[in-house]
Amino acid sequence: MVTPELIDALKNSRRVAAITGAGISAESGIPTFRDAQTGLWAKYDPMQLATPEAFLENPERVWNWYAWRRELLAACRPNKGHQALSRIARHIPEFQLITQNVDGLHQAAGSQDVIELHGNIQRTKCFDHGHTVEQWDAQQAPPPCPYCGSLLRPDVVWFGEMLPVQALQQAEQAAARCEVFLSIGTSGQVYPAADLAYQALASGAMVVEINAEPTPLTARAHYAFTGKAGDQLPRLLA
Ligand code: BJW
Repeated sequence: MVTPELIDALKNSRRVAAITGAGISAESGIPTFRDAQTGLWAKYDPMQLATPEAFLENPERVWNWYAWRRELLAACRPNKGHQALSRIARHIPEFQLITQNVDGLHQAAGSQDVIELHGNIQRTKCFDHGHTVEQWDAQQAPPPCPYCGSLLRPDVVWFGEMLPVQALQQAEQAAARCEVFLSIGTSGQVYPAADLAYQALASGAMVVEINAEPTPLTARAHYAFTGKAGDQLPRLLA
């Protein structure tokens, strides 16, 4: 249960950081990765779709999978969880939102300065040089880069790839400096993103988790709320 002490701690904090994962977008209709029945990784092999090696082996398969996910996303809207986070940010002098999601739904809900640790599925870059390309010929899967001719790929972070350096640095700083750290809808299994909550703990922050199920962080968090982000997050605004 959200206690008055927690609400006061949030209200009186100058610096709050929050990390979100696929769980916050689940109520918008976007599948998570690791749900045993409906998660993407329950149906698809990440090693065949979300690694640079998979792209080199079969670029068409990988491109088409991400094109399908962009189509799914086109029908999805931000939910009560995204909206609550955007509202919470307005009450806190320094609020840093960090997301592992590639769906852009926080920005669609009005959140600003969102750190995207794993990129954004709507952006495209070329495999060889990282040229950013905003328009491409949808007939080809994948299309060539207009600058260098190498293949275009989604601008997301695959397994074995480095996270964007500046984004990770900013996220680490926010975790180390915050007074309250919120971990929302993430299984905490993917590094280095999963480390941020422990960095916040080590720096003395109060750590609050909101998740539909227990995670490795649950036992270490000061507060752990089991439930849907769209139900639990608005309660922090009481
Ligand atoms: C709800 C809910 C509701 C449901 N309300 N909650 C240290 C130790 C071991 C391994 C490594 C390590 N350091 C690095 C690694 C390797 C690897 C890694 O972490 N592997 C582990 C899986 C073992 N990491 C990397 O490769 C990273 N790169 C890197 O570290 O570079 C340096 C390096 C290179 C080479 C070697 C070593 C170091 C890159 C990671 C990239 C992750 N990419 C993906 C795909 C992005 C593109 C795409 O969308 O296709 O990112 S994988 C996928 O997992 C996606 C997510 O952002 C990420 C995290 O998943 P998330 O968000 O937590 O989702 P789920 O499904 O796991 O959990 C959902 C949660 O929500 C659940 O808990 C539910 O209960 C909950 N939930 N409904 C609230 N309504």
